[in-house]
Amino acid sequence: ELEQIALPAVQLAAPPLALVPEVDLSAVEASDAARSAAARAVAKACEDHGFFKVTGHGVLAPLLARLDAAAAAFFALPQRDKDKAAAGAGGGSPPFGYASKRIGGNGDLGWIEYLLLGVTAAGAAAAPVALSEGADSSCFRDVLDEYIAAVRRMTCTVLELVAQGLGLDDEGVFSRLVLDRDSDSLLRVNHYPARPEAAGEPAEVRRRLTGFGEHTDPQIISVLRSNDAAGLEMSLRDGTWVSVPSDTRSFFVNVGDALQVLTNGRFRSVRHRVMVSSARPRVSVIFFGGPPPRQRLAPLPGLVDREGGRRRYREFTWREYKTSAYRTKLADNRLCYFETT
Ligand code: GA4
Repeated sequence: ELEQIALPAVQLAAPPLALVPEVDLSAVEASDAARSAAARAVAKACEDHGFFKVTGHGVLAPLLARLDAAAAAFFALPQRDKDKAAAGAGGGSPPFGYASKRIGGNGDLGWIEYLLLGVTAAGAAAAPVALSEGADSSCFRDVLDEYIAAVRRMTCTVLELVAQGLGLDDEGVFSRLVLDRDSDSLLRVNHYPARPEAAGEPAEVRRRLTGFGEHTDPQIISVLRSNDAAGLEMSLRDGTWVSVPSDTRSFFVNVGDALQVLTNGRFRSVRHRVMVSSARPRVSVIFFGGPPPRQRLAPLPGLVDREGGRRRYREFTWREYKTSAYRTKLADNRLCYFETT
């Protein structure tokens, strides 16, 4: 079924490899010096690139292995079984549930199938009914819950470091939004099938397919993990693209639109995309840390003052932002509607 969509071919070759800044979290609980060094590194990476890699995160390898296996097993199910988890068919209401090819509601297509899940107050997957049926899928549900608990904890550690790195007095200013019982956080499990190969096609002319078109993430922060198939690319400040080498043992963190607003533009939500050229399928799992729908968002006063008092964004609620974002196409700039003039 995926074969039927004609996707715009982008370029033949993958862009150069990125030098991704790394932050090691292993000592942040043990020593104040390590904590402030990590806080500085996190803030610098968010400022320079909006993007970095986390090592020493404490999320145990066996959990990650179980997550990979459970995700692979889900996507290997017959199409009719996956369709039982589609929005409307037991997967909840759009955008939640299982879907293939279509991203959002405004005509974006990708070489992808995925599961999009809400995260409940308890930090578990608001999983589609269809995921809870049968012995195998209940195991998928359990591993998702365990994973969400672990990744949310780690995300909050990172957000506390962000606040500390910015020199804010209130270190919980960002993490509280994600820990709130009404936090609008999401989990996305993506499967990018291997690129099909035409018989006799020379490698040089093999075009790369768009797995997930270029976009910024609307939330505060996104935390991604993937298998060892490449494909993630980031746009640097000068607009050039770089390939992010995959690393199954680390997490990749990127700044979202909401954090760009809260920092008054000091951190930039980074444009990224996934291109498919490999013979191996790519599986990625992303936790999007979002605020409660009623949460008012505006540049933090402490950060506005440092810029001579100029506020780059007006105040709005997260509900307002999401409503506006869901009217856009993937590649659109969603923040421009909230900029002050
Ligand atoms: C991008 C980040 C997350 O994957 C997502 C996406 C959402 C969707 O797939 O339903 C959106 C996209 C994302 C941004 C603009 C809108 C909404 C598709 C789309 C065209 C779940 C999210 O929160 O925003």
